[in-house]
Amino acid sequence: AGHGEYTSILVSQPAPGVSQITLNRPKALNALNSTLFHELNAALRTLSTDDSTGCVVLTGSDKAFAAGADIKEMKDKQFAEVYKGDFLAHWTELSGFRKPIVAAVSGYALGGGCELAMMCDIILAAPNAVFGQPEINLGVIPGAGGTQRLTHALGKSRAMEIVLTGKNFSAAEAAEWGLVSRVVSEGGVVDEAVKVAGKIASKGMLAVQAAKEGVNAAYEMSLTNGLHFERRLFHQLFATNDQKVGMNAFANKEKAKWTNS
Ligand code: CO8
Repeated sequence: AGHGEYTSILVSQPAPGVSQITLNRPKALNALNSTLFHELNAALRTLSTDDSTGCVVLTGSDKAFAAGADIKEMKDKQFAEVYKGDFLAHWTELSGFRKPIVAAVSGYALGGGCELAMMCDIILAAPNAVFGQPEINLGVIPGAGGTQRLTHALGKSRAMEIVLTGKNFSAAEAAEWGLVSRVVSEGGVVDEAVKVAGKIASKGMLAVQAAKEGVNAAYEMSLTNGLHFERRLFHQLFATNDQKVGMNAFANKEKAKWTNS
């Protein structure tokens, strides 16, 4: 659906309701340059209004999810230029995408690559996944969530150690620390992500979007405000047809046929 002109990503539909975006700059280990990010944003904008997409899988290659922002593209930039142009601010567009995104991470997810995975809603890791925020080795710091989302996920001491030393961490550590849902056996991470995404896409889209909003609110609000927000979302779903469909189907021992209305 109009995705054919991309040079740095691939877009496919591996299962009903599921769209897959594959980062595709293999020679640069999927380093995130401006072309790639503009294409990623454009693809997501198209998918956001595509009723046949209920959930998105984001992945890279076996060797690299993404080895970070493109260092060669960034190395000669000056302060005035990055400040005036709000350099890389468009990276955050993905975090405002309202359908769920499942990241399937194999190989390197470093710097901006780790941050990109953390902007997704669910992360599944291959056994060879390597996470890290090596920016300190480049004379800078993480700029797209590495000091924030990583700290939320790992706690202060672990996040500090990773951000200050620039050392990588493994798939097993990421799972133990709660950054990823789980480690999927070798070769299976994309298939598993498509399966999870397919399951999500089989639910009513309105409830799915409300659930995503609710969980994300836990990162922005106090507990009292978050619980209030959750209850209002819950109440609102009684204005949808799918609430009637889902509850009547249960009462009648039938499978719900969602109308997304
Ligand atoms: N940028 C540009 N090119 C890259 C990058 C990158 N981040 N990573 C790898 N490449 C290129 C290499 O230059 C090489 O190209 P060439 O063949 O032309 O020399 C090719 O990819 C293959 O890489 P290697 O030969 O290095 O492969 P290895 O298997 O030996 O090593 C590593 C793999 C360990 C991943 C290594 O490539 C590496 O250390 N890469 C850099 C990792 C890094 O520092 N990432 C952080 C970048 S900074 C960042 O992401 C900041 C985000 C800020 C966001 C701000 C938002 C506001």
